[in-house]
Amino acid sequence: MTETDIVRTTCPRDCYDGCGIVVHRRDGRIRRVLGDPDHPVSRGGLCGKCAIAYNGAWLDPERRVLRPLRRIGPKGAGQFAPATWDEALAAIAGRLGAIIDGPGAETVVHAHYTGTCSIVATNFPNRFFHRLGATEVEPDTVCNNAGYAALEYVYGTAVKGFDPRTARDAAAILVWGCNPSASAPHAHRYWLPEAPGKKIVVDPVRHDTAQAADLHLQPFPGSDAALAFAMMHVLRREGLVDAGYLAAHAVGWEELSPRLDACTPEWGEAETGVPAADIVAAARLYGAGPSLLWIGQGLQRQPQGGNVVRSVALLPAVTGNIGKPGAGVYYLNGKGATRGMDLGAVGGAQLRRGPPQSIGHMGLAAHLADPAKAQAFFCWNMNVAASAPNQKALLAALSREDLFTVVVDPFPTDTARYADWVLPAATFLEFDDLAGSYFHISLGAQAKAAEPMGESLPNSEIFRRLARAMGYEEPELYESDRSIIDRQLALALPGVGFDQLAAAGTMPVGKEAAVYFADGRFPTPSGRIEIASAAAEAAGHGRLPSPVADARPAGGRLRLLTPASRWLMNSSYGNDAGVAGKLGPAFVTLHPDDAAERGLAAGERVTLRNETGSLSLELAVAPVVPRGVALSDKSRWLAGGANVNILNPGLVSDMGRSTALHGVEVEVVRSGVSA
Ligand SMILES: Nc1nc2c(c(=O)[nH]1)N[C@H]1C(S)=C(S)[C@@H](COP(=O)(O)OP(=O)(O)OC[C@H]3O[C@@H](n4cnc5c(=O)[nH]c(N)nc54)[C@H](O)[C@@H]3O)O[C@H]1N2
Ligand SMILES: Nc1nc2c(c(=O)[nH]1)N[C@H]1C(S)=C(S)[C@@H](COP(=O)(O)OP(=O)(O)OC[C@H]3O[C@@H](n4cnc5c(=O)[nH]c(N)nc54)[C@H](O)[C@@H]3O)O[C@H]1N2
Ligand code: SF4
Ligand SMILES: [Mo]
Repeated sequence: MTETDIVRTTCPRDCYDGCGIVVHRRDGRIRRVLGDPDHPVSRGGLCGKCAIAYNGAWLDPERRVLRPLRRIGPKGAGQFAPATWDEALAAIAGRLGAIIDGPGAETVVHAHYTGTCSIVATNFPNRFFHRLGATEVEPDTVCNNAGYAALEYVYGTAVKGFDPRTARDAAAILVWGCNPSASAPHAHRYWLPEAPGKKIVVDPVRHDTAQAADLHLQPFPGSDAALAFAMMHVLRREGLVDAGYLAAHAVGWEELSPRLDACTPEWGEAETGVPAADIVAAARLYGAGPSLLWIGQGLQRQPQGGNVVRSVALLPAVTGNIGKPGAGVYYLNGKGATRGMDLGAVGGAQLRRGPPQSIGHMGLAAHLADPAKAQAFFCWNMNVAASAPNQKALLAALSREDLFTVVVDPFPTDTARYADWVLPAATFLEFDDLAGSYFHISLGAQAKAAEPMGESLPNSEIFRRLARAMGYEEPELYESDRSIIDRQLALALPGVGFDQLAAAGTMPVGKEAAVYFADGRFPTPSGRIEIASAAAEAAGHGRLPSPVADARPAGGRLRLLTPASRWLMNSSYGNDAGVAGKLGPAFVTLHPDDAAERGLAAGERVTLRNETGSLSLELAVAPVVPRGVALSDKSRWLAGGANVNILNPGLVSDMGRSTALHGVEVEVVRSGVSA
């Protein structure tokens, strides 16, 4: 007799939504992966990309890496022979041992990020690398580190924003440099429209969330600090500054205020391209409050992204829009900061031998090219060939015969093609863990719905086995997933067991919407909001943020924005046939006037080029971008050996040695036309 049942689990992707999932099984085998109708966020639907891929590539043994693979061809050729786990672990441990005894443990480099963001699978493997003494490629430098640094100067933390449940109390919601219609599809579909307040979106791109907003401000990329200063000028002029709040809870307003004098809305229009009347309207809407400010991660991927975020983040301070219902500034809600979990303990930083060794992603290609610095490279939970900057130089470095490379992934990615060993990772459908979004203040069970496919193993088990092969003795390296899950769950939801959470799917943390910073105290050196920051000054930044906008591209170049694609999760799903059908050919969008000026028509092949590389794409023409801006989504797999990151020179932002990838400039010409 066939037996059907359902397993509730949670999507652990790098996403604002954290959807609930129901896995329908027959005789213990997965039949369908669907949205959980009872989940408060997903309400029965997954996003389009996951609905396709979780029922496509993720369940398809033809697409997965099913057993350890040993390289048998040249680097980059993707030629492998299957091996047993014992062979793989012995070979890897042997080579690592020789490197540790020779050039040194710090020449073992590891990069990891957002393949799965579940608690154990994301953090536990770090224990192994800490014990080994490896060099870590600081993950956030490829994504959001400038924003972290900036918000830490102003508020002392970047991981405690607002509780989305408080939207019911807000008269306005300001979404700045974020595209929920792609990156937070359920927030776009339900949370924003159902919130009673006015919606204001600030984004150079007129994406679906911008179109649905009450007011859309379309600044030129990299000009947002000027826009924020012009809004503060209006707030002060119209008596919307909360002097009482500033006096009690902030430092530096007196220093900042003179800087606002010249930042009239007309000046703001000249600097940003946003009509002065819209700057005034946005300031009035936001200033009336209570107001929520959502700072997107796209905003800070700019050459002066730290200054931009510091400037924008002053709006809540000067209007007192923080510490009360319906107010606050959100960038990310950390799972430790807002749910009480101790991710540091899961990552095992105490196992470190010697001072932490780390590099930023912008320096990865150069680091890996240098045999004195890099003898081995581990890439797990990440696909650097598609995601990281300096793609050409990075692939050249990965081609080094003597760079011992291990890739841990469920799929044979572009990075895996360069590996000496590929280790098969299980997917989130195949092991228990905890998962939670970085937006909603809740926690979900990631419950195992199937046995790991082939010989694949969860990240944690792979690194337990590798620790054993290395002969390591620290008990933390062998802690079971269940022990970690139980401890972290007890911190977030005291009294709730994993089985109880799994039955519910997701549980809110706290019955009511949390209000952060209600006591007006902040974890800065002064205990107040630091409009002026001595710490920033000591680190070589301005004491105050500056009302500056980036220079516009010259010589006919365009600013290239490469944000999240609706149909991909970073590079995940780039290998799914159904997703490929939705994506269509890779394309770039230009403003009609920019296309006309270059004599280009929609549908033709164009080449994007700069000093770093060139890429041929199909042209789309639409007034969704301002003049001077080209738009092409990030993270396709490397058809023809490249994606948009072939054009990305690894520009470093002003803070956090973070990426400034939305600051890349390109020429756009008809393909086949030489320079
Ligand atoms: N041009 C451009 N480049 C960008 C960006 C951009 O906006 N523009 N965005 C940047 C940002 S914000 C980020 S966060 C990075 C993200 O870059 P990555 O971290 O590289 O993100 P993914 O492409 O999702 O890669 C994750 C890999 O993990 C694998 N994976 C999934 N589940 C598991 C698992 O359980 N175990 C293991 N071992 N692997 C798993 C997936 O198959 C995938 O190959 O990209 C950056 N790159
Ligand atoms: N579908 C899907 N969802 C995802 C991801 C994905 O790849 N696909 N990736 C996940 C990850 S890793 C992350 S970090 C988040 C990122 O999600 P978001 O925080 O939304 O960030 P981005 O998609 O990089 O960019 C968002 C917006 O920033 C705008 N932007 C760029 N430069 C500027 C500027 O100078 N000023 C202003 N005001 N806006 C600017 C872009 O036009 C874009 O519309 O999404 C996550 N969710
Ligand atoms: S990626 Fe985000 S929107 Fe899609 S199913 Fe997962 S949590 Fe939901
Ligand atoms: Mo990211």
